[in-house]
Amino acid sequence: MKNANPVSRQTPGGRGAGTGARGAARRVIFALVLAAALGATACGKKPGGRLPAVPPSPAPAAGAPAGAIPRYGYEVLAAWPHDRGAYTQGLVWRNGVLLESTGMNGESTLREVELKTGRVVKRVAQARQYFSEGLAVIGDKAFQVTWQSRKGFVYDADTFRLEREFAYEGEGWGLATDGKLLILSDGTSRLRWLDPTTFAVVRTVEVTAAGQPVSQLNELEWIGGEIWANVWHSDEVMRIDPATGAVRGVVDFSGLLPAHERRSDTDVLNGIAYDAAEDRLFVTGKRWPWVYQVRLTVKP
Ligand SMILES: [Ca+2]
Repeated sequence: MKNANPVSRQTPGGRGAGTGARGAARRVIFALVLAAALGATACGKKPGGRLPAVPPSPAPAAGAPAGAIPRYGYEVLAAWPHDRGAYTQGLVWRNGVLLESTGMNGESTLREVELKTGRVVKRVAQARQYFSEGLAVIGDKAFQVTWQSRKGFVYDADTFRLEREFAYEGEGWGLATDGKLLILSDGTSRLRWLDPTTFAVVRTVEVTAAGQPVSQLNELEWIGGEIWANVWHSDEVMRIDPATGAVRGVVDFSGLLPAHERRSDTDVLNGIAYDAAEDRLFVTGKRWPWVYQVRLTVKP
């Protein structure tokens, strides 16, 4: 799709409210309807009958075969401009803006991006020897890792002032947080939880689908108590149980960036961000012209 307009948010009180006694009665009825709608939210429905962007995973069956892992498609709700020069490696929603990490030596940055325009509001570049990768934010600190330099950076998420550097073993690919610890992918099937102060490895989990390791785990996002990971060189995003590493669902984003939007330097899907407050899911790719706001659909 081209430059789609953002989806207008329905305000439940927008219609039907009147004045006087009849209006008051309507308001009572409206309140009852609203309460019923809110009750439905607990069952996974949004007010107005709209499905949530991210439907919860069903409980996994023990020893379920690969074919039993639920698969999801997607529906595009909006497409927002994205810098085609950005080799996206990390994407985070924070306080009404996107924070983005871009890679490639000499092009590596941390940036703040205005969603509606794609305008880069703020940026800081990393030195040429660094190929930046995943990005996560805890509180007012932005954590950024690099591919093979075994070095990470901690920035003030508001000012982008570099506060400190840290070291870790192996490669750095994706980064996310459960709110307390950092979660790091490194291109294997392994995810490591790091203490955000000492950067010690707190725990390690192997990601498996029906018992088989899933490697090439790349950009990460913490969504509704799950870890989402896009698999490098694929259009698939794994929904991972953080306790066991088991894949509880697979989202198939194939076709998200149409062929006619691709150029010779357009690269793979990479970049997942979630606005938990508004239940908005954003997906983009390396040197893609759009950040897509999507909603999952359940595949039969
Ligand atoms: Ca992310």
